[in-house]
Amino acid sequence: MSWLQRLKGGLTRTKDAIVNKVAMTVRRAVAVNDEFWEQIEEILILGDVGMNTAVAMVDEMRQRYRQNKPRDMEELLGMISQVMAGKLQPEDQRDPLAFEPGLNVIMVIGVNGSGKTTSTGKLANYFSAQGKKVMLAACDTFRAAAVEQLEIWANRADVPIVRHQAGTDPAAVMFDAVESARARNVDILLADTAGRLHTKHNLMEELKKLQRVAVEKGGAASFRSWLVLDATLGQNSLNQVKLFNESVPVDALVITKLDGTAKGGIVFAIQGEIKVPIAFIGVGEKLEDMMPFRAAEFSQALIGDVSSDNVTETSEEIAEEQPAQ
Ligand SMILES: Nc1nc2c(ncn2[C@@H]2O[C@H](COP(=O)(O)OP(=O)(O)O)[C@@H](O)[C@H]2O)c(=O)[nH]1
Ligand SMILES: [Mg+2]
Repeated sequence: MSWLQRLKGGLTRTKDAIVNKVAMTVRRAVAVNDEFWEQIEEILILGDVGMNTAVAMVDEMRQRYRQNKPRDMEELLGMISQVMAGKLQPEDQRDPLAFEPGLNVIMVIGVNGSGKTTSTGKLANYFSAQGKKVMLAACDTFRAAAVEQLEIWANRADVPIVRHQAGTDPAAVMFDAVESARARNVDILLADTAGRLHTKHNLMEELKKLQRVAVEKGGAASFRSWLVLDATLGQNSLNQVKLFNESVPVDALVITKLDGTAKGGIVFAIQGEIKVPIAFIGVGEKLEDMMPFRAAEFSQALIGDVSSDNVTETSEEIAEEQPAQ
């Protein structure tokens, strides 16, 4: 299966919750009035697109409707889809995958269970396949199982790993890893981190310390922190960007678990409200289930060509109800 097919499969529930519902509403509408636009807005909000982004999207749809005066509902649907697709484009055009010559450290951060360790492994595999020299650092020393879990991923991705005993200072792991990576001319060092310490304050201080060690003591050419967000949390995950930004600047996001959740509308909210680029998205637990986020491809998988008749289930349902159309 190609990545696009896997992405499409992974986004099925989100597509049902947002895109197919919008299509159904448009095709069933008898008039394009305030009530119609409220229905569209409600679908977007319920689909975890977020209040502000949903309102902005509907405003743009209404404006285009007034300007372009579509001839029929299919044309209107095409327009609405275009607005949705446009909202997936990042406002920030910085490429999170632009690396420096020398050692680039990516610290993978996020709350417990968001998918940090899994993503670190998948990212190692991705960059390695791109011809980069990759190394892992097991900076989640909080639990022994975390170090072992990362080691399994290192084996799967076939990249070296720097690890210490559980319970040791993660900053010491970072320091060793950066030294070892520089000695081996590693391009990308991916550091897995803990998601929970005794207090939130401890966690935030630890992340700051890891950054200091990598940059000031280790002399990494570039340092960035990528925040892993669990898509199944929907709107709730947005607060985490703010929270983690208070400790270290969040340079990019990794959105995990887009497969099997209807809350993928979160991606619209991120593009509309969070000024941090999405670097990667994950749609499964396997090594190859993670790819860079590309707006056009995501939009193709989620929205596709809804203005034609290939919104299978929806169009059938409508055809039955409105045979005369
Ligand atoms: N379905 C699915 N599960 C994922 C994805 N990414 C991570 N997981 C699962 O989420 C759980 C927590 O992942 P883990 O990497 O241990 O999270 P961490 O605590 O942040 O390190 C594991 O069961 C992973 O297999 C994804 O993209 N899709
Ligand atoms: Mg972990």
